Amino acid sequence: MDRRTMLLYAVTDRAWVGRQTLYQQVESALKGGITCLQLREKNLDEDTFYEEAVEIGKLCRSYGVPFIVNDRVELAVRCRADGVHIGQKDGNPADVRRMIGKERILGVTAKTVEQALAAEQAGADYLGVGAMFSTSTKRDTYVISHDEVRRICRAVKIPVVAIGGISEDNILRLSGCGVDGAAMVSAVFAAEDIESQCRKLRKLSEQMIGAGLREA
Ligand code: TZP
Ligand code: MG
Repeated sequence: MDRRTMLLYAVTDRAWVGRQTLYQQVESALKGGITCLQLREKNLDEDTFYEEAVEIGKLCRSYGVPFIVNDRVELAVRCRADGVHIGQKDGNPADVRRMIGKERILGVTAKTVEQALAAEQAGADYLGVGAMFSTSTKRDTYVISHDEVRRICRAVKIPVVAIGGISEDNILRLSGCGVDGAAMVSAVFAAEDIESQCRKLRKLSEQMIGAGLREA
């Protein structure tokens, strides 16, 4: 897949829904230049998640931005998402690949070179790697060293997106790690003005990968 899809990867979190609905927040992020959107819902029932996924999926499509569903493989297929993202505990990537078919994007979380190589081998299209910095958005994760991230990026051919605790204040510290972009939850969705925040993050991410853009 195109590495540039990883550039500014927004992951939703309805904890930040306030003045705007999640749909409106995602639209602001799309206007601000995100390059990928992951719908991450940890507590929604199947039907509500499905209806939301159909609507937000259509919205992303109208902006030409890939729409990825977190965790729920069958739902991702049913709502015709562009892809699905799974963690190490969400099933075997090879099985998930069989379920979603060749065309859909498969993203897998990896924290070690071993996990990264196994995911690539099993048919992952990209890797989410982190946490890069400490984060309160996801409790069951931990910070990995930037050296391990560098080793992962060197070991695999597929695109790598960094995740976890990334913000406008530290994104440039990822320069030289070899990642293709940054995935963010709170830095995007907790912002007062999501559109202008994304515009700023997009420029910073371009700057961050600028030094070390890997070949396609
Ligand atoms: N996976 C690893 S860290 C994380 C996820 C979903 C949360 C990232 O959230 P934030 O707010 O960008 O630190
Ligand atoms: Mg998961």
